[in-house]
Amino acid sequence: MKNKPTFVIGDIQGCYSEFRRLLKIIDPMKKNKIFCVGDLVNRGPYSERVVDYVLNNKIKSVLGNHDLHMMAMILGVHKKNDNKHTLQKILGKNKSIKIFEYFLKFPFAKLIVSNESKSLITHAGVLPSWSLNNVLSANEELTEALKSDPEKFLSNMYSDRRKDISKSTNKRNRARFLVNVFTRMRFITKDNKLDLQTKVKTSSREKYKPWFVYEHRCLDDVDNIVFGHWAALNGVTNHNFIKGVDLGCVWGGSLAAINLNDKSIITVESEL
Ligand SMILES: [Mn+2]
Repeated sequence: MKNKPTFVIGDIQGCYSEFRRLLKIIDPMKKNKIFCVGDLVNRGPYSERVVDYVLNNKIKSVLGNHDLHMMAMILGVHKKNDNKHTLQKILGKNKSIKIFEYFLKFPFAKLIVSNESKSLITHAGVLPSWSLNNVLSANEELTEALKSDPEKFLSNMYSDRRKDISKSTNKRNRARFLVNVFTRMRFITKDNKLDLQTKVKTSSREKYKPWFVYEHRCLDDVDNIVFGHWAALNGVTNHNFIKGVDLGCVWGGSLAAINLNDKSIITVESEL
């Protein structure tokens, strides 16, 4: 007998009614497993409703750049000038600390085994040179640092550190680079240097290619990698085992979920 499927949902970004419509399709009896690819909040209209639902139903996610930004704003340690944020209703609430504590438990990378197939979930992606063990130890390094001193971690993370880390890189710059890989990466060079500016489908800089076009060591150990973050791709990676699930709901596209058992994609159209 087949196990109950796990569905991984793309970037919700405060699109509450699309989120609930999608859940009704993929999990009408509330029996399937649901996991999110991060960026649950911001830019969209109903971040606080998404967060309420996520907390009440104990839905889990990996961390995205907007989730981290919300956490930094709750603590008041954010440095990024964000005059387009739509987090007012979350920030003004007494329960914002409860929200913060819930998000603090989210990892940067998560291995999910569904129906004997292994999927690795991250918000933006992983470095091609990383084995699964490298991914999991980078995740552990970050989550431990975040939990042990959230204020320090979240105020340090605002940085465009693009250059790969080495043994001599200090802890602070290591964390900055690793956060950028897991939550912001789109284009990289073969030497793992990040282009953190380009958000469209192709980079004008020749040496930079989408992170998923390189050969990925961790695909020796997992069957699939699932990521969000990059709405301009509209889910198209042309890769059999690396799947993008951000279909740009908050930009008028759609909200997607991937069934990890059979890799089918279910979408609902944006109401924006
Ligand atoms: Mn993102």
